[in-house]
Amino acid sequence: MNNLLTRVRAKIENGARVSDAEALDLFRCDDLLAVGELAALANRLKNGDKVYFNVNRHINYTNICVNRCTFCAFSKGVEDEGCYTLALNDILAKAAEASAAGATEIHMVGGLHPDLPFDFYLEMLAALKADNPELHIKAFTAVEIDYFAQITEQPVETVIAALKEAGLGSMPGGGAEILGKKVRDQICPEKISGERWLDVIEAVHRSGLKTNATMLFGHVEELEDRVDHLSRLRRLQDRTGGFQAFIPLAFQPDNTRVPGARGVGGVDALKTLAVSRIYLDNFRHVKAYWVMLGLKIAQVALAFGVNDLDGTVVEEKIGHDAGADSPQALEKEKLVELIRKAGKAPVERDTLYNEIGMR
Ligand code: V47
Ligand code: SF4
Repeated sequence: MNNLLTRVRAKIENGARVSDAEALDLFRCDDLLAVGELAALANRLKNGDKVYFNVNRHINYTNICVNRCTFCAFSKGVEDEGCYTLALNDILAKAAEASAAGATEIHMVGGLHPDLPFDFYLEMLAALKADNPELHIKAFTAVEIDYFAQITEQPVETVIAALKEAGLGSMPGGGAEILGKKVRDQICPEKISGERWLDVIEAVHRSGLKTNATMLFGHVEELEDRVDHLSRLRRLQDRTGGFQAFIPLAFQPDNTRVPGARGVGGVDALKTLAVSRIYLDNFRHVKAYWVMLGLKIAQVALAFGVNDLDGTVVEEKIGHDAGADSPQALEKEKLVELIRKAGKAPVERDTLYNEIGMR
C-alpha cells in the first residue's frame, strides 16, 4: 500500500496520470487520510486555496417522466398524486425571485414528459432570457437532449443548436449515473445507454457549450464500475475539454426501489471525492454537492481535494424526495462561512468559473 501511495504522489507531483488499476487500489486503500492528502495535493496544484461557489436557483419544470429509474424518487406518472408541470408564468416568477436575490445561474432539469412539445422548452428558454438577460441558464441532461431528438425526429446537433439559439448557456452533468451497462440495466433500464450519454455530451461540447459530469454512487455498483465510469469521462475529456466539474452524487435511498442498495457513509463519500480528484487530472473542478452529502461531509471534503461547493440551490427536489436531510437552500453567507472555517478562500464564481469576487 505504501508503495501505491508513494507512486501516486510522484505521479501527482510530476503531472503524470494514475492508471485504472491504481485508482481501484486507491478505492481499496484503508488509509483514508493518506488518500485524502494526495487528493488535496492534486487540488492545491490546480486551484491553490480557492473554493468556488455560486448563487443559483434550481427549477424543476416537471416531475412527470416516461422513465422509471429505480433510484429516482422524484419522477411521477401523469396519473400519480403529486405530479406537476409548472406553467411558464411560475417558472418566470421563480427566475425573477432568483435574479432579485442576486443569482447568476438558473439550473433547470426535469422528467421526460410524454406530451410537452419541444417548443415548450424553446419558449421557456427564450422567455427566461428575455426577462433576465444577465442570468446564465444551465439546463437539461444528455438524457433530455436525446429525448428531444426522439420527439422531434431530429439529430441531436439540430436540437442542441435550437436550444443554444433560444438561450441555453451550458448543461449540468446529470443522467450519467454509472455508465457501464451491467449497472444501468439494474438501476435505469429504460434510460439511454452510457455510450449514448457520452455521444450526446460530445455533441454538446462540439457545439461549444460546456457541461459537467456526475456519477451516482452507493447503490449496487462495484468499485470497478466506478473506475470504468471515471475512465470513460477522462477519455472524453481528453478529446473535447468540454467538462467543467465532476460531481459524485451520493445515493439517497428513501422512496426508491433499488434492491440491495448499499447507501453512502462518510468514509465512502470522502474517498470517492478524493480518488476522483486524483484520477481526473484533466478536470479542473471537483464539486461536493452539499445537498446529497450533507453540509458537514461537504465541508470536510474541502480537505479531500474538493474545490467547489455548488451554490445556494434554493429549491431542491430530486435529493429531498429521496430523503436528503440537508437544507433545501443555503444563504450565500453560510457557504462563505463553511469554506472559511475549513481554512480555504471562498470565491464566488459564475457558471463558467469567471470569478465574481473574493469574500
Ligand atoms: O441525474 C436521482 C441524481 C441527478 C437520486 O451539474 C439522485 O452542476 C442521489 O445532476 N439520490 C440530477 N442522486 C442532479 C444533478 C446535479 C446536481 C447538482 C449540480 C449538478 C451540476 C448536477 O440526480 C440525476 C441523478 O443522477 N439522482 N435520484 C437519488 N435518489
Ligand atoms: Fe426520469 Fe430522470 Fe428520474 Fe430517471 S432519473 S425516472 S429519467 S426524472
